[in-house]
Amino acid sequence: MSRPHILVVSKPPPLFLEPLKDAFIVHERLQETDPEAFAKVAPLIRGVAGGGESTVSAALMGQLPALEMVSIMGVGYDGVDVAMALKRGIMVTHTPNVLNDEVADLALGLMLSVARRIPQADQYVRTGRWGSEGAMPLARKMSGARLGIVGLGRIGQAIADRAVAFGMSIAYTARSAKADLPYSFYPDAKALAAAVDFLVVITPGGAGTFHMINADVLQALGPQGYLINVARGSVVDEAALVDALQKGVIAGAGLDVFEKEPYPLEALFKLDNVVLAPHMGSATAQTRQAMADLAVANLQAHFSGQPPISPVPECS
Ligand code: 8YV
Repeated sequence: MSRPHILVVSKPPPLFLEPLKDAFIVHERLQETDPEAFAKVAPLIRGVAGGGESTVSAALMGQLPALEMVSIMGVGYDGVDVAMALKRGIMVTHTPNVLNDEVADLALGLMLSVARRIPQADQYVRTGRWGSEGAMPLARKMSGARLGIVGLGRIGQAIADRAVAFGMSIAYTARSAKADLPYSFYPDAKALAAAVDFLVVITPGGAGTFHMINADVLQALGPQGYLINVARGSVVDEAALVDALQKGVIAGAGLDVFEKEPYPLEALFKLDNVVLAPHMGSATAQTRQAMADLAVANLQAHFSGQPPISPVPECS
Protein backbone atom coordinates (compact mmCIF):
# COMPACT_ATOMS: atom_id res chain seq x y z
CA MET A 1 0.00 0.00 0.00
CA SER A 2 1.30 3.47 -0.79
CA ARG A 3 2.33 5.74 2.06
CA PRO A 4 -0.40 8.10 3.32
CA HIS A 5 -0.15 11.81 2.44
CA ILE A 6 0.43 14.08 5.44
CA LEU A 7 0.22 17.87 5.64
CA VAL A 8 2.68 19.38 8.12
CA VAL A 9 1.28 22.72 9.31
CA SER A 10 4.17 23.96 11.48
CA LYS A 11 7.94 24.22 11.03
CA PRO A 12 8.93 21.00 12.75
CA PRO A 13 12.42 20.25 14.04
CA PRO A 14 14.32 17.53 12.11
CA LEU A 15 13.70 15.03 14.92
CA PHE A 16 9.98 15.23 14.05
CA LEU A 17 10.19 15.89 10.31
CA GLU A 18 12.66 13.13 9.39
CA PRO A 19 10.67 10.19 10.82
CA LEU A 20 7.52 11.67 9.26
CA LYS A 21 9.25 11.69 5.87
CA ASP A 22 10.36 8.08 6.36
CA ALA A 23 6.82 6.89 7.01
CA PHE A 24 4.61 9.24 4.97
CA ILE A 25 4.47 11.44 1.90
CA VAL A 26 4.96 14.81 3.58
CA HIS A 27 3.71 18.15 2.31
CA GLU A 28 5.27 20.95 4.34
CA ARG A 29 3.01 23.96 4.87
CA LEU A 30 1.93 23.76 1.24
CA GLN A 31 -1.34 25.53 2.09
CA GLU A 32 0.75 28.64 2.94
CA THR A 33 3.61 28.40 0.48
CA ASP A 34 1.89 27.19 -2.69
CA PRO A 35 -1.93 27.29 -2.63
CA GLU A 36 -2.18 26.00 -6.22
CA ALA A 37 -0.08 22.91 -5.53
CA PHE A 38 -1.98 22.51 -2.27
CA ALA A 39 -5.34 22.50 -4.07
CA LYS A 40 -4.07 19.58 -6.19
CA VAL A 41 -2.87 17.39 -3.30
CA ALA A 42 -5.54 18.41 -0.75
CA PRO A 43 -7.95 15.57 -1.71
CA LEU A 44 -5.16 13.03 -1.00
CA ILE A 45 -4.24 14.28 2.47
CA ARG A 46 -5.23 11.86 5.22
CA GLY A 47 -3.22 13.24 8.12
CA VAL A 48 -2.18 16.62 9.55
CA ALA A 49 0.83 16.99 11.82
CA GLY A 50 1.86 20.09 13.76
CA GLY A 51 3.22 21.53 17.00
CA GLY A 52 1.38 22.58 20.14
CA GLU A 53 0.78 26.11 18.83
CA SER A 54 -0.41 25.04 15.38
CA THR A 55 -3.73 26.23 14.03
CA VAL A 56 -5.85 23.51 12.47
CA SER A 57 -9.04 25.41 11.72
CA ALA A 58 -12.42 24.26 10.49
CA ALA A 59 -11.59 26.09 7.22
CA LEU A 60 -8.41 24.05 6.73
CA MET A 61 -10.17 20.79 7.58
CA GLY A 62 -12.87 21.80 5.11
CA GLN A 63 -10.26 21.74 2.33
CA LEU A 64 -9.20 18.21 3.27
CA PRO A 65 -12.07 15.82 2.42
CA ALA A 66 -10.01 12.67 3.12
CA LEU A 67 -8.65 13.86 6.49
CA GLU A 68 -8.70 11.13 9.14
CA MET A 69 -6.32 12.34 11.78
CA VAL A 70 -4.56 15.35 13.32
CA SER A 71 -1.38 14.57 15.31
CA ILE A 72 -0.09 17.36 17.53
CA MET A 73 3.45 17.27 18.89
CA GLY A 74 2.60 19.06 22.12
CA VAL A 75 0.27 18.65 25.04
CA GLY A 76 -1.73 21.78 24.17
CA TYR A 77 -4.09 21.57 21.22
CA ASP A 78 -6.06 24.79 21.62
CA GLY A 79 -5.33 25.68 17.98
CA VAL A 80 -7.23 22.63 16.74
CA ASP A 81 -10.96 23.00 16.08
CA VAL A 82 -11.83 19.84 17.99
CA ALA A 83 -15.58 20.41 17.65
CA MET A 84 -15.22 20.24 13.86
CA ALA A 85 -12.93 17.22 14.11
CA LEU A 86 -15.51 15.41 16.24
CA LYS A 87 -18.26 16.32 13.78
CA ARG A 88 -16.23 14.89 10.91
CA GLY A 89 -15.01 11.82 12.85
CA ILE A 90 -11.41 13.03 12.61
CA MET A 91 -9.10 11.67 15.34
CA VAL A 92 -7.00 14.24 17.23
CA THR A 93 -3.94 13.17 19.24
CA HIS A 94 -1.41 15.05 21.39
CA THR A 95 1.67 14.23 23.49
CA PRO A 96 0.80 14.41 27.19
CA ASN A 97 2.97 13.18 30.09
CA VAL A 98 6.31 12.99 28.26
CA LEU A 99 6.87 16.72 28.90
CA ASN A 100 5.58 16.98 32.49
CA ASP A 101 9.03 17.04 34.12
CA GLU A 102 10.44 19.52 31.63
CA VAL A 103 7.69 22.13 31.92
CA ALA A 104 7.61 21.73 35.71
CA ASP A 105 11.39 22.20 35.84
CA LEU A 106 11.09 25.45 33.89
CA ALA A 107 8.28 26.70 36.13
CA LEU A 108 10.51 26.26 39.19
CA GLY A 109 13.41 27.79 37.25
CA LEU A 110 11.36 30.89 36.46
CA MET A 111 10.21 31.16 40.08
CA LEU A 112 13.80 31.07 41.30
CA SER A 113 14.98 33.39 38.52
CA VAL A 114 12.49 36.12 39.26
CA ALA A 115 12.62 35.85 43.07
CA ARG A 116 16.41 35.53 43.35
CA ARG A 117 16.98 37.79 40.33
CA ILE A 118 19.37 35.34 38.69
CA PRO A 119 19.44 37.03 35.21
CA GLN A 120 20.14 40.40 36.85
CA ALA A 121 22.79 38.81 39.08
CA ASP A 122 24.53 37.41 36.01
CA GLN A 123 24.58 40.88 34.44
CA TYR A 124 25.74 42.39 37.72
CA VAL A 125 28.84 40.20 37.71
CA ARG A 126 29.54 40.48 33.96
CA THR A 127 29.35 44.27 33.90
CA GLY A 128 31.68 44.69 36.87
CA ARG A 129 29.05 46.19 39.17
CA TRP A 130 29.94 43.68 41.89
CA GLY A 131 33.39 45.22 42.04
CA SER A 132 32.27 48.84 41.77
CA GLU A 133 29.06 48.77 43.84
CA GLY A 134 29.48 45.80 46.17
CA ALA A 135 26.78 43.25 46.97
CA MET A 136 23.45 43.29 45.12
CA PRO A 137 20.28 44.36 46.95
CA LEU A 138 18.71 41.48 48.87
CA ALA A 139 16.32 39.18 46.99
CA ARG A 140 13.16 37.24 47.94
CA LYS A 141 13.27 33.79 49.57
CA MET A 142 11.36 31.13 47.66
CA SER A 143 11.72 28.10 49.94
CA GLY A 144 8.85 27.95 52.41
CA ALA A 145 6.71 30.47 50.48
CA ARG A 146 3.07 29.90 49.49
CA LEU A 147 2.50 28.51 46.00
CA GLY A 148 -0.79 28.70 44.09
CA ILE A 149 -1.24 26.59 40.96
CA VAL A 150 -3.86 27.52 38.38
CA GLY A 151 -4.72 24.17 36.77
CA LEU A 152 -3.69 21.09 38.75
CA GLY A 153 -3.38 18.66 35.84
CA ARG A 154 -0.41 16.42 35.16
CA ILE A 155 2.10 19.26 34.81
CA GLY A 156 0.55 21.17 37.72
CA GLN A 157 1.07 18.13 39.91
CA ALA A 158 4.69 17.82 38.78
CA ILE A 159 5.17 21.47 39.78
CA ALA A 160 3.58 20.76 43.18
CA ASP A 161 5.89 17.74 43.72
CA ARG A 162 8.92 19.94 43.18
CA ALA A 163 7.58 22.78 45.31
CA VAL A 164 6.99 20.38 48.21
CA ALA A 165 10.74 19.71 48.17
CA PHE A 166 11.20 23.50 48.55
CA GLY A 167 9.05 23.40 51.68
CA MET A 168 6.31 25.43 49.99
CA SER A 169 2.65 25.18 50.93
CA ILE A 170 0.48 24.25 47.93
CA ALA A 171 -2.92 25.59 46.98
CA TYR A 172 -4.68 25.39 43.63
CA THR A 173 -7.69 26.20 41.57
CA ALA A 174 -9.08 23.85 38.95
CA ARG A 175 -12.46 22.96 37.46
CA SER A 176 -13.10 20.76 40.50
CA ALA A 177 -11.40 19.89 43.80
CA LYS A 178 -9.16 16.83 43.69
CA ALA A 179 -10.06 14.84 46.79
CA ASP A 180 -7.05 12.53 46.44
CA LEU A 181 -4.51 15.38 46.72
CA PRO A 182 -3.55 17.02 50.03
CA TYR A 183 -3.57 20.59 48.69
CA SER A 184 -5.96 23.46 49.45
CA PHE A 185 -8.61 24.09 46.79
CA TYR A 186 -9.79 27.60 45.91
CA PRO A 187 -12.86 28.19 43.73
CA ASP A 188 -11.23 30.69 41.36
CA ALA A 189 -7.97 32.34 40.37
CA LYS A 190 -8.70 35.57 42.27
CA ALA A 191 -9.32 33.82 45.59
CA LEU A 192 -6.20 31.72 45.04
CA ALA A 193 -4.07 34.75 44.11
CA ALA A 194 -5.05 36.52 47.35
CA ALA A 195 -3.77 33.54 49.37
CA VAL A 196 -0.32 32.93 47.81
CA ASP A 197 3.13 34.43 47.10
CA PHE A 198 3.74 32.68 43.75
CA LEU A 199 0.89 32.11 41.31
CA VAL A 200 1.83 29.60 38.60
CA VAL A 201 -0.43 29.29 35.56
CA ILE A 202 -0.51 25.85 33.94
CA THR A 203 -4.05 25.48 32.66
CA PRO A 204 -4.97 24.68 29.02
CA GLY A 205 -5.44 27.63 26.66
CA GLY A 206 -8.55 28.26 24.56
CA ALA A 207 -11.82 30.14 24.96
CA GLY A 208 -12.57 28.70 28.42
CA THR A 209 -9.46 30.23 30.04
CA PHE A 210 -9.03 33.39 27.91
CA HIS A 211 -7.71 36.24 30.12
CA MET A 212 -8.48 34.24 33.26
CA ILE A 213 -5.58 36.15 34.83
CA ASN A 214 -6.80 39.74 34.55
CA ALA A 215 -6.24 43.03 36.39
CA ASP A 216 -8.44 41.88 39.29
CA VAL A 217 -6.47 38.69 39.82
CA LEU A 218 -3.18 40.61 39.69
CA GLN A 219 -4.52 43.09 42.24
CA ALA A 220 -5.38 40.14 44.49
CA LEU A 221 -1.88 38.68 44.07
CA GLY A 222 -0.54 41.96 45.42
CA PRO A 223 2.77 43.83 45.69
CA GLN A 224 4.64 40.88 47.23
CA GLY A 225 3.29 38.36 44.70
CA TYR A 226 4.89 36.82 41.61
CA LEU A 227 3.11 35.51 38.51
CA ILE A 228 4.58 32.64 36.49
CA ASN A 229 3.03 31.58 33.16
CA VAL A 230 4.13 28.33 31.51
CA ALA A 231 0.71 27.59 29.97
CA ARG A 232 -0.56 29.69 27.07
CA GLY A 233 -0.21 33.43 26.55
CA SER A 234 -3.96 33.71 26.04
CA VAL A 235 -4.64 32.85 29.70
CA VAL A 236 -3.07 36.13 30.90
CA ASP A 237 -4.23 39.63 29.89
CA GLU A 238 -0.74 40.76 28.84
CA ALA A 239 -1.59 44.48 28.74
CA ALA A 240 -3.01 44.28 32.27
CA LEU A 241 0.12 42.42 33.36
CA VAL A 242 2.42 45.10 31.92
CA ASP A 243 0.41 47.73 33.78
CA ALA A 244 0.61 45.75 37.03
CA LEU A 245 4.37 45.25 36.67
CA GLN A 246 4.95 48.93 35.85
CA LYS A 247 2.91 50.15 38.83
CA GLY A 248 4.18 47.61 41.37
CA VAL A 249 0.73 46.05 41.70
CA ILE A 250 2.64 42.73 41.75
CA ALA A 251 6.31 42.12 42.59
CA GLY A 252 7.33 40.40 39.36
CA ALA A 253 6.65 37.81 36.69
CA GLY A 254 8.33 34.90 34.94
CA LEU A 255 6.88 34.30 31.50
CA ASP A 256 7.50 31.52 28.99
CA VAL A 257 4.42 32.24 26.86
CA PHE A 258 2.85 35.36 25.35
CA GLU A 259 -0.35 36.45 23.68
CA LYS A 260 1.32 36.99 20.29
CA GLU A 261 4.33 34.72 19.85
CA PRO A 262 7.09 35.38 18.99
CA TYR A 263 6.28 39.02 19.71
CA PRO A 264 5.73 39.75 23.43
CA LEU A 265 4.51 43.27 24.22
CA GLU A 266 7.67 45.37 23.92
CA ALA A 267 6.89 47.18 27.18
CA LEU A 268 7.94 43.94 28.90
CA PHE A 269 11.50 44.32 27.57
CA LYS A 270 11.97 47.51 29.56
CA LEU A 271 10.89 46.04 32.89
CA ASP A 272 13.41 44.86 35.45
CA ASN A 273 10.93 42.78 37.49
CA VAL A 274 10.20 40.24 34.77
CA VAL A 275 12.11 37.22 33.43
CA LEU A 276 11.26 36.26 29.84
CA ALA A 277 11.72 32.96 27.99
CA PRO A 278 10.90 32.08 24.35
CA HIS A 279 8.22 29.38 24.89
CA MET A 280 10.80 26.76 25.83
CA GLY A 281 9.00 24.78 28.53
CA SER A 282 9.50 21.46 26.73
CA ALA A 283 12.54 22.48 24.70
CA THR A 284 15.27 20.01 25.58
CA ALA A 285 16.66 17.44 23.15
CA GLN A 286 15.45 14.60 25.39
CA THR A 287 11.88 15.79 25.81
CA ARG A 288 11.34 17.05 22.26
CA GLN A 289 12.56 13.64 21.04
CA ALA A 290 10.04 11.88 23.28
CA MET A 291 7.27 14.19 22.06
CA ALA A 292 8.19 13.63 18.40
CA ASP A 293 8.35 9.86 18.89
CA LEU A 294 4.88 9.86 20.41
CA ALA A 295 3.41 12.14 17.74
CA VAL A 296 4.80 9.90 14.98
CA ALA A 297 3.72 6.72 16.80
CA ASN A 298 0.17 8.07 16.99
CA LEU A 299 0.08 8.54 13.21
CA GLN A 300 1.65 5.15 12.58
CA ALA A 301 -0.82 3.41 14.88
CA HIS A 302 -3.79 5.02 13.16
CA PHE A 303 -2.59 4.30 9.64
CA SER A 304 -1.86 0.68 10.48
CA GLY A 305 -5.39 0.20 11.79
CA GLN A 306 -4.54 0.42 15.51
CA PRO A 307 -6.09 2.82 18.01
CA PRO A 308 -3.81 5.84 18.57
CA ILE A 309 -1.77 5.91 21.78
CA SER A 310 -2.68 9.34 23.15
CA PRO A 311 -5.92 10.76 21.75
CA VAL A 312 -7.08 14.11 23.21
CA PRO A 313 -9.73 13.57 25.91
CA GLU A 314 -12.57 14.59 23.56
CA CYS A 315 -11.61 11.77 21.12
CA SER A 316 -10.99 9.00 23.65
C1 8YV B 1 5.82 23.31 22.39
C2 8YV B 1 3.75 23.31 23.95
O1 8YV B 1 5.98 24.66 22.20
O2 8YV B 1 3.26 21.06 24.44
C3 8YV B 1 2.83 22.19 24.24
O3 8YV B 1 1.61 22.42 24.30
O4 8YV B 1 3.37 24.43 23.98
C4 8YV B 1 5.19 23.06 23.71
O5 8YV B 1 5.66 21.94 24.30
C5 8YV B 1 5.30 22.75 21.12
O6 8YV B 1 4.17 21.99 21.26
C6 8YV B 1 6.34 21.98 20.35
O7 8YV B 1 5.84 21.45 19.21
